[in-house]
Amino acid sequence: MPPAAPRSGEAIFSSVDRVNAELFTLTYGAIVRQLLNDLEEVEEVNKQLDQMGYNIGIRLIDEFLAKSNVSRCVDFKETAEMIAKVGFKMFLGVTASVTKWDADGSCCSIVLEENPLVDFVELPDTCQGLYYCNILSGVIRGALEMVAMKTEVTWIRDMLRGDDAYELQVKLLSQLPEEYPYKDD
Ligand code: MYR
Repeated sequence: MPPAAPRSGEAIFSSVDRVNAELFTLTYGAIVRQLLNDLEEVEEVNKQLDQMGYNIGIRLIDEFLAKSNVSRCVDFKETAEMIAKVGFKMFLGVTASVTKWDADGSCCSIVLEENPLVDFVELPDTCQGLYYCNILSGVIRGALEMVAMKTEVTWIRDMLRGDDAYELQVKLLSQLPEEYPYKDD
C-alpha cells in the first residue's frame, strides 16, 4: 500500500523543517567532534567555535536585515530584544528572553528556553571546559559588529555543564556612529 499522502502543505513543510533542523544539529555536532579530535586543548576548540560563529555572524546580519524587514533599533535594549525574539527565531527556530539589565542599559543576559543545538548531545568527562554552543556567542558578536556595536559575549549558564538554563551575557563595549553610505550632492 502506498504511504498516506500528507494532509496539507503545512504538514509537508513542518516535516521538512524538522529534518533540516536535525541535520543542522547533527552537522554541528560533527564539527565540534572534529575540532575536539584535531585540537589538543578544549580552550582552543572554544576559540575556534567562537571564531566560526563570528565569521557567520558578519555575513548573517545582511540576511537578517533583508528578511526581517525590521526598522533600525533605537538603543541596545531594543537590539537585545531583536536578537532574542527575531534573530533566534529566524535562525534557530526558538525564542529567548532578555533579563538582568544593568543600570545603564549596556549589559544584559539572553536566556534560551530551548536550545536545538544540544539535541542528542551528551558530553563525556574529557570535555570539561568545553562551551559546546560557543558558535552562538560568535554569531551575536559578529552580527552586532556589522551594525557598529562592539560587544563581549560570554556564557553564564550552560545546561551541558550542569546549569539550569543556557544564558549568554551580552555586554556593549562601544558603539560607533554608522556612516551614512551616500554622498549628499
Ligand atoms: C539594528 O540596530 O538595526 C538591528 C540590529 C539587530 C541585530 C540583530 C542581529 C541578529 C543576530 C542573530 C543571532 C542569531 C543567533 C542564532
